Amino acid sequence: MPMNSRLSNATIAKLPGAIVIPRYDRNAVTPGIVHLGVGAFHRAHQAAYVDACLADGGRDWGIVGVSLRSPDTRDALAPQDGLYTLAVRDSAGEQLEVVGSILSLLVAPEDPDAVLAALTDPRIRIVTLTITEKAYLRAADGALDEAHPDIVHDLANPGSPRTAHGFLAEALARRRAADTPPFTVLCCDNLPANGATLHRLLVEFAKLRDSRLAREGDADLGHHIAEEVAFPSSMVDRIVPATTDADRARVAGELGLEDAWPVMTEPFRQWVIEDRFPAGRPAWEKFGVTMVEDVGPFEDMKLRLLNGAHSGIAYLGLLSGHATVDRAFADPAIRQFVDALWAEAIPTLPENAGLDTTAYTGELAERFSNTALAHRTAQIANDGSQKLPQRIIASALECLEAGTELVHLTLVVAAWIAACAARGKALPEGHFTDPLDAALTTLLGQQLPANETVVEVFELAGFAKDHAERQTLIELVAVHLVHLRREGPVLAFAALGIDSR
Ligand code: CS2
Repeated sequence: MPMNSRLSNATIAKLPGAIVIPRYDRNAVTPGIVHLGVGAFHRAHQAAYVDACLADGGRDWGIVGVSLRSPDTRDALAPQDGLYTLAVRDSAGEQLEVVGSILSLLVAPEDPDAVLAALTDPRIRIVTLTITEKAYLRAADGALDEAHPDIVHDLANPGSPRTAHGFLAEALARRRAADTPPFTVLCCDNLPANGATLHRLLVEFAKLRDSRLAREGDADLGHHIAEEVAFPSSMVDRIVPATTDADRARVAGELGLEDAWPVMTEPFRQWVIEDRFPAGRPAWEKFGVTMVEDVGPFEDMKLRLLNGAHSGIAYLGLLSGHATVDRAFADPAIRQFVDALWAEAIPTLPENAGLDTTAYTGELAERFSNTALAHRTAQIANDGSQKLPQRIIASALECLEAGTELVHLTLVVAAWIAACAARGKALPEGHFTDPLDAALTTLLGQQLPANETVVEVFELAGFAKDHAERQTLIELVAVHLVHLRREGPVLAFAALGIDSR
């Protein structure tokens, strides 16, 4: 692409007037946040909120975006000075907004030193993360997966890390040695108690590191991180379908300039954050962020109602031949199923926490019906082994403990297993992926009876590990899997009294 026809600081003034552009001097902005995992979700969510703060005059909160794996985002955005278009879409149309909050981009595997330099820059006071569930490297029991090759690598080579844990630990050690106050770590992934979870994992990592490193000053990094670094939890929400070539072409047509990687999203956005930022923070509350003491109830509501329903729609949608969320949700059987799933999950949410689940699910129904997003079921289907514990298994176990009805949540687990098994058959090979794919494919290839299959899958994924209700849960999932294997979702729905013919 010729540079003068591409979005950048030099060309932004040429954009048509209907397009929202940063109304601040980007050259005057200094970095205050390092973000690990600078993918589409971050660019539609945290970066957009920070953009609003910068426009309001908060000049010292620019973002340094880090990719922990692939150079793709940097390759797309660096020639554009970090600028990109956010396309906010619904049935009323599309609003294009150019976001300017990402000042520079780094690729960790290419240059870990540059990432450590950014993380130890005293101007950086917050590190945010969206690295996806699997990058927290938890073992089946939830503890840090000490045997993971990247953890082993990072413990042996603390100065050239690969994992988020390795980068955060080394940077916090260096800051401490240099008398630079620690940054606040703000986890933005869809995990329950996400800040506390990352805190626990990082302390585990730092203690292992301490026991291997005899270096002066390093020996009590675990204690430093446990006691002196803040890890507020947060609930993040915005639906962000993967960008397609058609999206790129349409956005370029509107801009009159190329943008190598615009991001698609919905009008809705929500961010609820625990207000513990000893090193300071942007004035987020001025731009629609809710600052609270305890994010737990909001997190559970979002994970169990939005993400739980999303996973159900994804697997049952794939098994029913629906490629996108809106099409699956327009299928009356799936719609009825989702309503019943919500009815089952809602009693597991805390009472008296001010949650309005009726308004929330009403809004979700509208968001899932957004036909302009074309949010692919296969996108949501990725990494089920990492997502189902907090989206489905946790509420299912609580239903069993409370003795309330449990028949719908369990179908989502069975549908995940059936959808995994359908790859290479009714669904294309590699249609979605999972970190457990190698083991799952071998297991599912054995064609064991449903009950044995579910036992083995639970073992592999660590679902409901050591829980008293584990066996009951397995049996309930197996009943659905029998139906799915025999006649697909039609029979599974019929057994729930849902007519899908
Ligand atoms: C989705 C989420 O892909 C998925 O697993 O459920 O990415 C979902 O779109 C976001 O959490 C919405 O905030």
